[in-house]
Order: sequence, then C-alpha cells, then structure tokens
Amino acid sequence: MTRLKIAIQKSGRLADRSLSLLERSGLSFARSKDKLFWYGRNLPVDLLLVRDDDIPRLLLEGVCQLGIVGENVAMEKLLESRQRRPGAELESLLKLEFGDCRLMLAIPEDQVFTGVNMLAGKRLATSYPCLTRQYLERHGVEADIVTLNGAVEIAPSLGTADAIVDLVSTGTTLRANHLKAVDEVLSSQAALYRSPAALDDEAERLLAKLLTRIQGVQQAAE
Ligand code: PRT
Ligand code: ZN
Repeated sequence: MTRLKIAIQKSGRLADRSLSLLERSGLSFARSKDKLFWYGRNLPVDLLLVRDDDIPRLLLEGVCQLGIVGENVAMEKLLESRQRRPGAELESLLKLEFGDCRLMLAIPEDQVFTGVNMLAGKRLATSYPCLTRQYLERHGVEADIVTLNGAVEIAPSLGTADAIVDLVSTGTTLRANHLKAVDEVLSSQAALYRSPAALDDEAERLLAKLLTRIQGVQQAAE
C-alpha cells in the first residue's frame, strides 16, 4: 500500500504551525513524544520530525515526498546541492503564509550605505553562503564570505566581518548589535515542497487529495 512521508521541523519557529496545518487538513498521527516518525492513522500519510536544515535533502533524495520548510532554507540547500548535482530541483507547491522573514544585508549603523559595490573586497558573515554568493554575483561584486552557523550578528563587533547577511523579522536583534538592514537578499515564508522523485499513480492521487485539503484549510483561514 502506498504511503507518503511529510517532513516538518521537530521544534522551532515552524514546528507548531506546520503540524497544526496538517492536523486541520484532517490528518491524525500516532504521536510519540521522542520519536522522529509519527504514523498516519486515518490516511496513509506519515510524518518525519527533523531539523529544518535536513528537510531539503530528504526531499532531494526522495526519502520524503513532501516537506514544509522556510523558502530561505529550501533555496540555500538547493543551491548547495547544485554544486554537486547541477540541475537539482525542488518544486514549491504552496506558500503557507507563516514563518515570514527577510534575509537582509546589514552593516554597522554608523556607516552610510552607498550600494552593494561598497562590499567589494570586504568580509561578509552569514549562515547562508550560497544565497549570499548568488546575491553578490547578481550585483557583480566580489567579497569574502565567512560562514557561521550562529551568532552571525556579533561578527562585525568582533571584527571578524564588515557586514552580515542574516534573517530579520522585527529588527530587534540587529538594533541590539548596532547594525542596520540596508538591502533585501530574499523575502521568505514557509512553503510546502515536493520531492523531484517520481510517484506512482496512487501516490500522485493521494498527494493531490492532500494538497486540495491543505488549500481548503488555507482559504478558510483567509
Ligand atoms: O533546530 P532547527 O535547525 O530545526 O531550527 P533553527 O534554529 O535552524 O530554525 P528556527 O526554528 O529558528 O527558524 C526556522 C525558520 O523560521 C527559519 O529558517 C525561517 O524560515 C523562519 N524565521 C522567521 C526565522 C525568523 N523569522 C527569525 N527571526 N528564523 C530565524 N529568525 C532569527 C534570525 O536568525 C535572528 O537571529 O531571529 C533573529 C532576528 O529576529 P528579530 O525579530 O530580532 O529581527
Ligand atoms: Zn535549522
């Protein structure tokens, strides 16, 4: 019997909204608090609870057929995987209207932003090296990218970077670190993605049914 697997974030900013969207779409799961795998009880659709960073790879490798993740993470991991497998694709089925944020270029608040080319030859700290590189290339600017997995916003005051590219929602974190956002690299929200792996007819029908239900829940919420 065909089953689909959906990957969602286990805990974090997207976890609750992702699960509640699926439950409101009529899915129910045999929950187990510390297990990564929740078995679908009323439909042959199971959940995999993982770190958000792992979701794009699970989709690209066909381990899961569907996944809910921020567009920022999906785009970054897709660009990264294209370095090994050119042509890799992830299909975005639906934007989910939560998890909104913007990936922004930020510089020390006492500096004047004169354009992206002021970054030429400078050092940029970010957790999104591929999106940052693409952004710099789009502007024809060459700069050093320093990849940090956390505490990106303190890099300028430590002297390890001249500017950063980081996620911003309220802007509080930037202000607390005497930085200001000056240009948008990517505007992001959570989205439902599907794996590029081919499905049989039964799985396609199940996926279509699920998508219709999710869209129904979204429209009802508008
Ligand atoms: O453990 P796991 O790897 O699964 O989680 P995580 O810690 O990597 O991610 P998590 O839960 O923090 O975020 C998941 C997703 O939420 C992100 O990939 C974004 O798509 C989305 N999102 C929305 C945000 C924010 N808003 C956000 N503000 N992700 C992170 N932030 C951080 C930002 O990095 C910065 O440190 O919040 C700080 C800025 O917030 P403000 O309000 O001060 O501007
Ligand atoms: Zn993460």
